[in-house]
Amino acid sequence: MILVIGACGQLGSELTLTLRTLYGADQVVAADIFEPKQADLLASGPFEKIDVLDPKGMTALAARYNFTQIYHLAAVLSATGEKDPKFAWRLNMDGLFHVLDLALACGVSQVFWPSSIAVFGPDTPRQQTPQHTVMNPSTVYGISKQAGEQWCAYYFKKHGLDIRSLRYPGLIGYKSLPGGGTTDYAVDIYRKAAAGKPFECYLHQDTYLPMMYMPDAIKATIDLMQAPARNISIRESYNVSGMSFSPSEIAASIQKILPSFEIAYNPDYRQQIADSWPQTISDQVARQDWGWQPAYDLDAMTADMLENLQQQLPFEA
Ligand code: VAH
Repeated sequence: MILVIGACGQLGSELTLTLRTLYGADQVVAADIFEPKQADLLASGPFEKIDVLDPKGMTALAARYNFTQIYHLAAVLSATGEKDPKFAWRLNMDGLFHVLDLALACGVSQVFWPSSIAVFGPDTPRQQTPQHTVMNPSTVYGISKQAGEQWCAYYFKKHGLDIRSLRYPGLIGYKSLPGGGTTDYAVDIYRKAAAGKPFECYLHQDTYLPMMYMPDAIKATIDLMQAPARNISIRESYNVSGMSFSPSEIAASIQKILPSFEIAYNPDYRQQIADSWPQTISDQVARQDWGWQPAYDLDAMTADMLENLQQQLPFEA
């Protein structure tokens, strides 16, 4: 049995559906503190309410299922984290500890935990950021991801727990909404464009960030988890990247299909977060170790996003 914690989130909801297709709908338990809004998530398999800050409740849930894998995706992201740093630290760290200890106690064979390019900071090389480099994150989210990476490596070395991790860039998809990230603009811009509305961007037009289309993020996650353990040389977290672009570049990509789409720029507090992150990521180690290879570039993502979002209309944009 597989447990997906944070299954109602942007990545969790899509990952749950993919895992159910791969391993069988009744083999994947979707769990979250929130009730799912996505009808297909509830309809396609078991759902459980869970609070990762309640270890007793998590132990009781694990006693009802024989989990062999846990995907722990519940976290407070970068922008929201800066509004309540102490809670972000508590949820991101205590939640991880509870999952790691549950995995050991229940004999879970594999754990997946997402890190982020947010582990890098303003003094990290911003072009082709290497796997091993200076990491002085300037957000609580980034600090928690950097600390979490070290704890994952510790549980692997000390306890032999097969925990694997990816440093995701900004993730973009049409099946779920993002929640509290600095890169969320790259989802909202498509939703506004598909609905025929103008978009006001909270980042400067030239803010270049690493991004990835959701199908590539899902593929990277599954490929990493299915790779033979002997191929995994990184137990903190792997750099992965799909593409990098700025708000003006994504707007131009949209305007190739929707020429009348309009964008305005009004940078807010998230500009400082974005400016502390890399612009491009080197993911050579992931390519060497387990064959990572993204499939989507900006224009391919734009075409697929707009086609699918226009089929979902009308929606609140
Ligand atoms: C965020 N979407 O914006 C997340 C991600 C690299 C960014 O970790 O906080």
